[in-house]
Amino acid sequence: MNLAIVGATGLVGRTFIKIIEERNFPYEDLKLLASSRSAGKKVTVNDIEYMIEELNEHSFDDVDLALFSAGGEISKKFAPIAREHGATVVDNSSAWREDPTIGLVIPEINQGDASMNKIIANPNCSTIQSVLPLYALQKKYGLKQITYTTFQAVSGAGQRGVDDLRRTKNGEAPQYFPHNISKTAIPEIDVFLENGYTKEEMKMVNETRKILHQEDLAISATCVRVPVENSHGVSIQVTLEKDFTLEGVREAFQNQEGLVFVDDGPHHLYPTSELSNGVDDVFVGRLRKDLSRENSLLFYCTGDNIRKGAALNAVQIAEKLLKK
Ligand code: 2RA
Repeated sequence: MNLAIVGATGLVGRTFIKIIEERNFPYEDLKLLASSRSAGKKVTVNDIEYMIEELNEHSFDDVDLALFSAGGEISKKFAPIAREHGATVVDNSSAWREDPTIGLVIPEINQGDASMNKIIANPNCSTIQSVLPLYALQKKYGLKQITYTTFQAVSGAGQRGVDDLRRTKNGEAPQYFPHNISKTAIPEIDVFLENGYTKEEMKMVNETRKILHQEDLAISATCVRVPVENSHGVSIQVTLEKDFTLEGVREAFQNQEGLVFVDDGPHHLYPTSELSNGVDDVFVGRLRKDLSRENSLLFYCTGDNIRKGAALNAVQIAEKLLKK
């Protein structure tokens, strides 16, 4: 099995490499692809040194599996080329997520959708960590309505986001975010749309419905960038179809693969970005009844947006495909 990583020098690309090493992901040949800016650089993977190659139309001639994280434009152009050459593509960009012929996959939930086509889309980071606990509730109680408020780390914007936090902490002017991220939360992620929502907010709405196979689900989202280096937080209010007990919800979370339930307020134990940073599982807690609505509850979750929110989820999709 010949593997290619497209965007190998970016934040997610570097994490692909780390995760492949950690999990002993099987491959024979490995190709590391990036733009001309990075071509020629050397990177060591599993003790072997590789030279970064410039991505072009012939990059996929002998590739079986390609993990892409190089932005939507690159994916739109090169994922079909990879597929024509016989490769399966797992794509981390938003390029294919809304295409009805392409599966949008969280392996714990809908790995079956990965067999729709030879391109598989990896969901948005804040969506992945939110939908995992919601899936546990959907199975047991059914879902009626969701309100998301996100607290998204700067690494979600890639290396340029991390650099802007460091830069502004050092007293320099911001170069990427529209405000000084070291001093303020910014309720703007991705571009504004005509309906007043940002694209990030609509990603959460549309991707949640697609992954959970529930097109009628009522959802709204507010997405906020916060001065945290890595690991997103999401506050979730949800109305269920059926009546529930907090004990029953706790059990549903505890039984869900990929989740860790941590909820001991008096001892200051609950999900934090610090807790989930560098960890594969998503943390859930702050569970309580929504006192303002029937059959409704509130909880908070955190997840490493570069691992489960991006690279890890893509590698898990690939692992399950290989097993099959
Ligand atoms: C962000 N969710 O945090 C985006 C990245 N995919 O900016």
